[in-house]
Amino acid sequence: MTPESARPFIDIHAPVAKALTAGRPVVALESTIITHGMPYPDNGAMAANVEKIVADEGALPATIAVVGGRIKIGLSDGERESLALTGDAMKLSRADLAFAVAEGRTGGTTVAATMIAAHMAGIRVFATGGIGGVHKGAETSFDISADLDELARTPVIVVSAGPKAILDIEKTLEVLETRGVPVVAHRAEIMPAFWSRQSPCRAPLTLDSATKIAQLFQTRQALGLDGGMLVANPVPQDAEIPADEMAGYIEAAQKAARAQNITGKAVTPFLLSNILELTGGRSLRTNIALVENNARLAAQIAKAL
Ligand code: PSU
Ligand code: MN
Repeated sequence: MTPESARPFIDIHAPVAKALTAGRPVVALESTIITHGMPYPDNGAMAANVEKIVADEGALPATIAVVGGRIKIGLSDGERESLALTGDAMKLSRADLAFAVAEGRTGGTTVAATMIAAHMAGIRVFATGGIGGVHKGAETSFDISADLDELARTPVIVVSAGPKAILDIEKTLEVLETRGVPVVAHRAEIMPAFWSRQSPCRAPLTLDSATKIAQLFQTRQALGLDGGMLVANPVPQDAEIPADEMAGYIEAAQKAARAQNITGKAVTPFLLSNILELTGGRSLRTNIALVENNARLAAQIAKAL
């Protein structure tokens, strides 16, 4: 539960506040994808377009970020564009959210931090590209994203295109199962892998409509089961890069990361930008297409709730 004492640190953008009070559907959007996931100006254009897609579906978009120490639930067009231009924004997860607030810093919120802030504001649905998870080689690096723990504890539906394919998808699914997180593939029997429609793993659960996904969430809550839910929505066919083709790029990017001693928070942004270069920009176009696809489904789920 969000304590009353959190209120003074949160700014809810007026249209979002109005929609929440009226009980109209709202979709949260993350901002690490803006500050660390894509280069300028594609990041700003993507963020604006994703908001438009949510609005066109009949829901209200709320991009979440920390700006000058304020937790922002919904940004104005100007605020969103200036975040896209901020070169030194922090990457904020559960571990550093309070630091950014206490120190008056600006940062993009990861899936974990966006879930926390969305829940504080009473938003139940959130669209992203791909979640963080168990990194390849985690048995020695211990690199497991805080996104997984957050899914286990915070009651928000996260709509993704699956774990990013740079991760160990099998281990990521194992951790989610251990932590009691339902993983539901949308209209697919096979777990999607971000840029690709198929990973080597079967999807733990499958549902074929936004309404059924909303019902599952409501049933979980009615049963008193805590925590969130992960929806894995395969990238549209015409935008996908097949898994066997991605495998080569991912391996090359991982090799570069090892050679340059990239660790911790820097790993995911490094791999994403390296893969963007290796694919000559194609991975970025796929990334944008899958986020848009997820925003559409998230808006439909928010309406069904
Ligand atoms: N999806 C994207 N691009 C991104 C991310 C997701 O398409 O940049 C971000 C998300 O914010 C996710 C984070 O929470 O990467 C995971 O980082 P880490 O592996 O360090 O936990
Ligand atoms: Mn990590």
